[in-house]
Amino acid sequence: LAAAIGASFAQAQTAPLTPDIPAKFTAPTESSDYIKRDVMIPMRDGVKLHTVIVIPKGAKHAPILLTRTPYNASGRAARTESPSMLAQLPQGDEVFVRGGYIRVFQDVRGKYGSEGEYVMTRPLRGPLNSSEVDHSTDAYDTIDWLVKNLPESNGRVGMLGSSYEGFTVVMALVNPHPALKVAAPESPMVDGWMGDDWFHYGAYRQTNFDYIRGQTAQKGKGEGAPRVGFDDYSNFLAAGSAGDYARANGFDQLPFWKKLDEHPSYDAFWQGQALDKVMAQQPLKVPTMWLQGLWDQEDMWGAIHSYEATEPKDKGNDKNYLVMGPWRHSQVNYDGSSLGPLQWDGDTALQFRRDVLKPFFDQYLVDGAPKANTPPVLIYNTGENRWDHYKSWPLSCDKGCASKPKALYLGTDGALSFTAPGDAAAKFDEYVSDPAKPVPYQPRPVHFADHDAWTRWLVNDQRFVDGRPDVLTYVSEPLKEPLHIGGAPQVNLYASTSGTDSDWVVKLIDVYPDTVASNPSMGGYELAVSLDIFRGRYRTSFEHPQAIASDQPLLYSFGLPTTNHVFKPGHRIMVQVQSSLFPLYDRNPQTYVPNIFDAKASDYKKATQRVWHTPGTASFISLPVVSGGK
Ligand code: PG9
Repeated sequence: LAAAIGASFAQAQTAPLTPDIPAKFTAPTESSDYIKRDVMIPMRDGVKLHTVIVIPKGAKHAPILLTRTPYNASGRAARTESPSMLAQLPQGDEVFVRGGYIRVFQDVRGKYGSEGEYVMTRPLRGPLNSSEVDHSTDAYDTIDWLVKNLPESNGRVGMLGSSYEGFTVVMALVNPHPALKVAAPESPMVDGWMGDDWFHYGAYRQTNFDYIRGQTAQKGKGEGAPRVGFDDYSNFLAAGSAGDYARANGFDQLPFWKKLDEHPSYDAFWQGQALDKVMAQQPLKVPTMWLQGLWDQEDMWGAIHSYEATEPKDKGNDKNYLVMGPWRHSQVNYDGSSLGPLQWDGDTALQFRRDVLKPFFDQYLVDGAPKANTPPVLIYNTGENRWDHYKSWPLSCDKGCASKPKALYLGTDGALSFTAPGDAAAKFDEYVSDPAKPVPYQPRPVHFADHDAWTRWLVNDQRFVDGRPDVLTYVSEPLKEPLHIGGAPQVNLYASTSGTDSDWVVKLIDVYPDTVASNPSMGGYELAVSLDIFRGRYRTSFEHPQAIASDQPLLYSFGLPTTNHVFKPGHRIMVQVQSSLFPLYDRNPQTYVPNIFDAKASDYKKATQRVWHTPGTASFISLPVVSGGK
């Protein structure tokens, strides 16, 4: 036998002990309809950035679509292993692939295949960045290289991307390369303190712990923080303050957490990074479509505030565009037929990408393409289930809009109406906010890793907390006429606390009629069309927090997220007020301490909270009511 085996191997060329993992494996690409190039593009400081370029075979004069990502360029350009460019690239790219575009993904410096150091949402050069590079220069150098090194291209570049990838689009608009002809920042992270990822009006978002660990504990793909139990409500309650949670989980080794911990208020660190303010100072050179979801659970602030900050400069009405779809964060790039229980009129995301985004990009990028018929403002009407086109936004505001907002007053006995309160016996409503029993932001168990639950939490039926003794509810009579609101509702809450600090959560809710014949399970649904949280210590200054004077009715004024909604006849308007949204937001100890991240167990105290409704302290929501139809 041994002789036979020996003889058979003597004829074969591959010896039995030839290592089975070759130094390099290259899949045959003859049948692919694209060519993929992996290149390292040099930046002005010598650092090389890993870039994946996907070119349709036979491309000539093709436009370039660029996304700069911290989420692995190779992975972004390889949704599936397929010889088809369409299947290989992300779902959201389909319209561009069909249009013959060259697609480019680049790892930002310091992540995945790119050289250099990673800094979370690296600030622009200036007081917060003394180096010679930032995302504006990296985008510039990349575009410069692409137009000089891709003979298949026509030398025109468009940039698009959502969230962090949207932030890098905005950065490219600062001193843009002349070949950057059009841009769409989708849910860009613009102001991490006011209302995007890290904080909302100073309340810290604890979901970030997993993100920060996943993004910064290593150069490549990372993991979230490990958990003891399934329910993050219990996990975070047991941990104590957000700072306690961070220390127990090793976050003191992660510089970005330390930066958050050292800058809990809106100081120069945050002010200097607020890109809506930066964009307001920039000449408007590149046609830009600002875009976000109306229920964007991550970056609700960036696009709308950037649009509003830059709009006054769009004198020719041809550079600044706004799109808001009925979407969760980044849903624009996936299926947009529904969100939670809400069913839209078709795939709204595809409608947008195919009928609006693609023609808009083509106009500036494709040789000889016609002018697109792009509405200055395209925003979904979430009550009447259709796209609305407008010339400007908002529709209703105190100055410069066709309609003026109307005060919707919180009244006695849970009433909500357009009539200001008189001298009633009850001057206020009260509840006890207990930091040991914070109000959950979604029904328990809360599992941050449950992606589906996270994406739909803003449209959850708010009946799950309605009736809790620490949630105040005000509700209108059923409406006789449709009521259209178009803009950002403004909270004007007169509230007092027996403590010295407090959070205030306000939700504007559409209450469906008890019977919804077309969809019985929606009967009585309480849909928050706009909600947010405000950390009371920032009542008079975001930069310099102050202890709250106990038991004094004080005015808390803040904007809620933008909405374009029609409350239909038979529906009622509801406002809920509460003092926590846990564990998404860290708990306010309700005792003033210099830094809430360092609050001790003994600082967390029950407080009696009052919402006032007397003539001198009338709490109301300034509703951006649209008068006289469209
Ligand atoms: N919302 C995510 C993010 C952006 C910027 C900083 C941190 C997180 C994202 O989806 O990319």
